[in-house]
Amino acid sequence: MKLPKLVLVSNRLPITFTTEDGKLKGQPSSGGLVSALEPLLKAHGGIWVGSGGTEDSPQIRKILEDASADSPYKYAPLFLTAEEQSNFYEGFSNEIVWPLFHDLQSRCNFDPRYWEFYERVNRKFADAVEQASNADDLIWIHDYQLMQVGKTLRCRRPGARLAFFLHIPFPSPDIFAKLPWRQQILKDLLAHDLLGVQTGRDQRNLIACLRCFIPSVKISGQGESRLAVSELGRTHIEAFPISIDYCAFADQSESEPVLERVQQIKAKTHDIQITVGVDRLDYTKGIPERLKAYGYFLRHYPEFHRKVELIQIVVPSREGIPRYDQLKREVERLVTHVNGEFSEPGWVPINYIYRSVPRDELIAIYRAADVALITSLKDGMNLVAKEYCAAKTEVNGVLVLSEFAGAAPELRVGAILVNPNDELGVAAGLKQALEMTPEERRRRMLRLRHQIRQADIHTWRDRFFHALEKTAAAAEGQSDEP
Ligand code: ADQ
Repeated sequence: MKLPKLVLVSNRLPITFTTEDGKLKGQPSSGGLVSALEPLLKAHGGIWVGSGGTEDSPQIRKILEDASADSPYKYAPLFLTAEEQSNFYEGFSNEIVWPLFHDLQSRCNFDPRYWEFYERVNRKFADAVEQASNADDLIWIHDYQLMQVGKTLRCRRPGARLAFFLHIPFPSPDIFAKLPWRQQILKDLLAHDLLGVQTGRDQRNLIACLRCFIPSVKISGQGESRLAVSELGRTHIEAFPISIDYCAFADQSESEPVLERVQQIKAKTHDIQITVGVDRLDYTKGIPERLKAYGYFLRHYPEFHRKVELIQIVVPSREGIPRYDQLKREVERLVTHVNGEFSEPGWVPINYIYRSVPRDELIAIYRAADVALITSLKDGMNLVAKEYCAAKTEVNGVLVLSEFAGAAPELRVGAILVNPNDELGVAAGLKQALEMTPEERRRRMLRLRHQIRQADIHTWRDRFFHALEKTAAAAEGQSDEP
């Protein structure tokens, strides 16, 4: 397949800037979007447009230049003012869209000022994309912070090739209806030629919202791809469940440093079964719910005392936003509470790590862990579930997965699915996983690994580009069939 030149657009560039000993440093960011897209741009080349933060400085530009010097893709940074960052990102994106799209409407703050800044910053992104791209490039915009960039670009370049991928869930009409700017956002999304969402559930919700709030839109097509035709244009809507670079995870899991680290971890845990949780600090990940369920599990199944340990890794995220600071305190309180109630000399039931850990270390922990416990209240996909299985090259280990993660439909055959709001159910799922025979673990893990291998990040990209080609061909023919 001939691939077009790619201009990828996301809120942040995949580099985070920190100051160490008074010196500014850039390091790779953690998070699902970066984990998924970085290998893709590495393989394909192109330009990554995104915010470099709120301080434009020669040092930051130099770090970005150096980072792209040996890389097949280049960075095109833009910079926001502190006021823009606060109202557009912390405000509209994370106090409105993020909770609403994760069905947590009571957490929304529908401040109209946020909307002004959302529009303003999306126009700023469109300016940056326009400067960084040519008319023939494929402009691929990512995620909920940038739902209006395509609309501005479409006005300026009517023939542009515009695609959008939403990494988070799309809510049902009852929930989406709460958004004061609901019709505008839907119209903005219809500026793209191709609109990708994570799962069939998100596709159905988006189409139901279009039908409710833009009644003039005509939806056609059966099966996977649907076509929305309106006075705004023609938009193909399809689910593309995002994935990981399966082979890269599996290979790294077999590497010498990882194997050595696994031995060290196991030497310290002896006959204790390790359960692992790995999350960005976010209330959608259900970390307090998991800790409470784990406390319940230890209270009701004392036979597992000194036999199980939960390694809970949390990567700091959205620091400075009050709700996230509160969540951090809540997680720390629960860890202390459970450890205080059950610890004994030589056994601490929760090993809590609050930092970003290097890839080798993360994979070693996945590999050493007997169970992965994922309890998202709602999640676009959840790449940790797929990373865990890819790292289990010994074909052991059990995945306990929230039924509200986007990964659940794909992984339901091998995983134990749980409702994260059901403390008893999660505890029972964990017990089932810990008691599972090696034969059943192997049988389930084989199925999980097979599923993830055949639908990895490269397949995801190819499916997306293939859909784009079909979109272009259909536009030439102007047929109303997707
Ligand atoms: P996230 O909400 O960030 O992504 P997720 O898909 O689980 O969620 O990805 C988290 C990533 O961060 C994983 O690649 C994981 O390895 C990494 N990570 C987590 N904790 C870490 C730590 N302490 N140290 C180092 N790395 C860590 C968003 C959506 C998801 C969707 C992705 C991709 O919210 O639903 O799956 O985008 O589309």
